[in-house]
Amino acid sequence: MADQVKKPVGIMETVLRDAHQSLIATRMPTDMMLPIVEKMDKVGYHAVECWGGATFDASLRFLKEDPWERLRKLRDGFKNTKLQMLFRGQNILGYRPYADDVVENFVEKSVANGIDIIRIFDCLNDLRNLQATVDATNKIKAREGRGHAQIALSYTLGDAYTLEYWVNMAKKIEEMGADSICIKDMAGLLVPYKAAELIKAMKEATKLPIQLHTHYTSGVASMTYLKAVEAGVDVIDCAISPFALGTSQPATEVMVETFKGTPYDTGYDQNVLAEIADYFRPYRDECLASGLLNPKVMGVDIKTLLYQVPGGMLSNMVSQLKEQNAEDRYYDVLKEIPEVRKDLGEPPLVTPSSQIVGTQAVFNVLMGERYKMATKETKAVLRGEYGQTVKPMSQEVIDKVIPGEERITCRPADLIENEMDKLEAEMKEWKQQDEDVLSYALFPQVATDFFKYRQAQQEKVDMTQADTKNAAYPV
Ligand SMILES: [Mn+2]
Repeated sequence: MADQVKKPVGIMETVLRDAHQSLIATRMPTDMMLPIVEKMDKVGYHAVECWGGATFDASLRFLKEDPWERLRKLRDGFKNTKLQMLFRGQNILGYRPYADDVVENFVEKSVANGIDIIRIFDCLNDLRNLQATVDATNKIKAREGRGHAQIALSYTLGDAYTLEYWVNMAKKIEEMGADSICIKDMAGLLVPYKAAELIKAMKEATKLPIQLHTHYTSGVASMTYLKAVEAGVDVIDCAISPFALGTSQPATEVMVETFKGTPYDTGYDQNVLAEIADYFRPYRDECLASGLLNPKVMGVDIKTLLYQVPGGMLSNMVSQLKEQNAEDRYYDVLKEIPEVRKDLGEPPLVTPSSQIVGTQAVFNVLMGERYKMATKETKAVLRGEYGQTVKPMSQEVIDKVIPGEERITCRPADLIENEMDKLEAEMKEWKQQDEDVLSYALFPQVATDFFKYRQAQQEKVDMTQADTKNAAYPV
């Protein structure tokens, strides 16, 4: 191996985003992050993922923090390291499709506040839902030389998802003008030898760098990375050890050590990584003690591989059945999930398609008749409002659930009129920065509650100052 050409593998560190989203419900506050930023900046990571996904919602809703402020503080601290975020295509970081002007504005502000790399995905892998985000990023890149659009394919198994499918998608992504590709395996379904086959085929089809993202849920993730790196993958997503494994990513230090002395050597200093782990370990203990980190999520969940269903989807299903006193129907629903998925065009199972398929499967079993009742979201998928699925949807189910209704075949956002002006008009009494309009666009109620809280805090601060100066205000 010594005479092989050097090809160091990059690592994206996820502790500031996916790792704490996966293990402690995205509850790590900014104050916990800032003291370690300077050290993390010394590692030489390919990038640090620190924003997007659920961090935005959790900051406003639970931590009462301005997510934009967090981003600016992190940008301030990371002088040498690229910052990455996760972006849900046309849904941005919210739960509905937005007009293109909101998408473009969000991308502009994300980069302006410090993001370098935007990872964009769609729950149906409908690339049309990603184009507006890619175009917005490329516009900034052309203007400022900053901004990188990475398209993530939601990895899944099924009849439609052949090697040829993934290779074709890689070629299309290159044509769309993206800068890199990510294979996003949210459930840990990609097993080691399949990963080698997949990466090799995709590398032959595209010149774009390929990054692999997986979760340790099913226990195979570090082996999958090993085979993927040997097959030529450029970057792998890892988490520093106290926030690795279980439903999170493989441990950074373990992967660094694995490739030491090989052509894939990262060159990262284990002593610096050890100091970063030392910093996070007491926080992990604290999370365990408070119950925020449940030891259950740290084990191997083999059902994920067995049923090809993400772990989070199974636990949702169990709680839905419990509410209905129907836990004995667990295996009936497990059998129904792949059937519903087929009816809906065999989509990947990732937010929100995983919830839509899971909930409909529960309905179908409990009602004693398939599609006797369909959820609002199932109807929307059947109408084409989420986009195009890789396989055709069942005509029989369409006729039963939305008889005679018109279906959409265009890009869904083409039907949404620009909405920035309207959103700004709705929230202008709270606006202190342009970014507030975007927070409001994503989570109108949660953001408004946060704006009220922020104002109360600001007034309290003023009161205190006035108090000490004049002693004129009652406490
Ligand atoms: Mn993930």
